[in-house]
This record gives sequence, C-alpha cells and structure tokens, in this order.
Amino acid sequence: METIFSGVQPSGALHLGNYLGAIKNWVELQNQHRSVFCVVDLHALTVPQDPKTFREKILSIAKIYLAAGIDPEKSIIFIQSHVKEHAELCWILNTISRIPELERMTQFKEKAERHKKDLNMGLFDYPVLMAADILLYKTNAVPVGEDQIQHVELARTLAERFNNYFGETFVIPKAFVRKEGARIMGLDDPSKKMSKSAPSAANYITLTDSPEIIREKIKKAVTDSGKEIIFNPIEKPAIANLLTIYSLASGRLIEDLQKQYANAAGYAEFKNDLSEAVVEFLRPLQEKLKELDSNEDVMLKILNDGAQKARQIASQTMKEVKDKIGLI
Ligand code: ATP
Ligand code: LTN
Repeated sequence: METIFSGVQPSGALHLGNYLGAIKNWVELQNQHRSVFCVVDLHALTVPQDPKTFREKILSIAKIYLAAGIDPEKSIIFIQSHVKEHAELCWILNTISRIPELERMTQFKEKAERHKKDLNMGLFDYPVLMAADILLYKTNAVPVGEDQIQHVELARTLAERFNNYFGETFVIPKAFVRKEGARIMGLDDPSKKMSKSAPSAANYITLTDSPEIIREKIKKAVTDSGKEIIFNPIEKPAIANLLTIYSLASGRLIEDLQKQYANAAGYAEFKNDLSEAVVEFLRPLQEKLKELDSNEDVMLKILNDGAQKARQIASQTMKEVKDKIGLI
C-alpha cells in the first residue's frame, strides 16, 4: 500500500483554498493509502506566533482534519512537535542542502520580502523541515495545492542526493495535485491565490465563516467585464474561479453550470446560488466542529495515539539514516 503524507500550518483560520486544494483530497485518498496527516506547528513558528493563542490554533487545525472526515481509525493524525525525529532529520538534511537551491524557493522569496526586518533562519530552512516530514514516513505521494509543488520537488532532490551519497534509504516522493481546486484564487483579486495572510478578509472564505458572512463575501467578490458566465481562466479569471468553487462545492460539472446560466441577465442569480452551494457545502463540517469543541479530551487522545504511531515509523527511519551515515 502506498503512503501519503501531508500537513497544514496552524498559522490562521483555514480557508476554502486550503480545503479544496488539500484537505478534501486527503479524505478521499485515506481509503486506499497508508495515510499520515500532521499539524505542522514547527513550521508555523517561522513567523511570529502569540504563545497565548498558539495552542488553540494548533488544536483548531486538528479539529478541522477530524470534522472534514479524516478518520483516526484509517489515518495517523498528529502534531509535528510531538515527534522529535522531524527536527532531527531536518538537521541531517541541512547538511546536504545547498544554499542556492533554498534561495530559489518562491515562498521563501515572497516571505523574505514581507519579513525583511525580522527574516529568520527558520523561514530559509522551512522547505528542508518539510522534506524531513515527508521522507521520514517513506512517503510515495504528497497531496497539496499547486503552491507547494516546488517544495515537494526539493524533497525529491534531497532524497535522491541522500540515496546517492549513502545508499538506498528514502522513497522518492511525488506531489499529488488535483487539476480542479489546486489553486483557488482570491475573491478580491483573482490574479493571486486565496491566502490566509491576504491583507483583507474579503480575499477568502474561512471554513468557519457564518452563512451571512459567506453571502456577503460572495456578493462583494470581484467579477470580470461582460455578462457571460463562461469558464475562461485567461479572459475571465474571476468568473472561472467562482465556477470552480461552485463546481467543487456542489459536485456539479462546470459545463452544467455554464449551461444553467447561459441566458442569465447578470451575475446576481449566479452569485446567490453559489453562496447557497458554499453554505450547504460547509454546513456538515461546521456542525461537526461544534461537536468537537466540547470534546477536547477525545481530540487530545487521538493526537496522542497518532504521535505514538508516527514515532514508531519515524524512529525506524531515523535509525536507518544514522546507520547509513556512520553515526554511533
Ligand atoms: P496561505 O494561505 O497564508 O498562503 P499557506 O499556503 O502556507 O498559507 P497552508 O495552510 O500551509 O497555507 O497550506 C495548506 C494546504 O493548502 C497546502 O497543501 C497548500 O498547497 C494548500 N493551499 C493553500 N492555499 C491554497 C489555494 N489558494 N488554493 C488551493 N490550495 C491551497
Ligand atoms: N508547507 C506546507 C505545509 C507542510 C507540508 C509538509 C505539506 C509542512 N510540511 C509536508 C505536505 C507535506 C504548506 O502547505 N504551506
């Protein structure tokens, strides 16, 4: 059985992009794979976190995994910092990572620009820790959104390099990126991806937004010139994005949606229907989240059990790595 591994940072409220680009796919994949899903808290530390709210943020991601349908009977769910081998393998991989290949990382270049004054070593090393996450579990496929492909490529490079230097140890992982939903764009700016760190909340729909807020945000979402509701990401990027969200939220084909709105007089009816589709899509997840809120002990037990299972795999890999390098 092939192994999949993925993770989300507890760096803010998750949005539809995170869900449609990543988590929704994990739920489907967990039935045919050995699946490992991690809350990557050490990654989130690469930007300042408030110690008072960090714990809640970490738990909120784990809750979303469960509410979305990740089943702890089928998948390992755990918190990265509970398995020390992640940081340990990161160090070893640092010694075979080359500075220019890390300088090339798009996410680093963007974040370095944003954090000019307090640019820390962790931001630079972020992709190496991500490679450690992936390689520890002998991962075959990494289900992520499009923006993470470059990082998975680096994990491949490091795995191949380690295997060349020290002998066959790591599985060479591939990114698993679905065609639809891999890059959901911002509602206020369809030229950039929907992002937690966008300056305005009008950019995204979070998974916990109320129906009223969802309707309001979709009403305000920018559209393209003209009135046709057609899927053309180059000429009509805003409408193409809304159609993608509509299709994934409703389970209907984009062609069907285009047909339904072919004679629409404007965007109003389309936006209304889209809002209701998103509200209905998120409703079950939001209901499950509420149930989990009153069940923190159950959550902590799941995370504890998950860490124990993860440790068994990770410590075995780490032992192999140390042997291969010649550490005593
Ligand atoms: P931000 O949203 O602030 O840019 P991020 O990209 O660091 O944060 P994470 O929470 O670390 O977000 O990402 C979790 C997963 O969601 C990753 O697999 C990532 O590729 C995916 N993802 C993030 N944004 C989008 C998007 N707009 N469309 C599709 N997938 C996305
Ligand atoms: N960098 C990823 C989060 C992440 C990850 C991972 C994803 C950290 N380690 C391992 C897949 C596999 C992001 O989405 N920003």
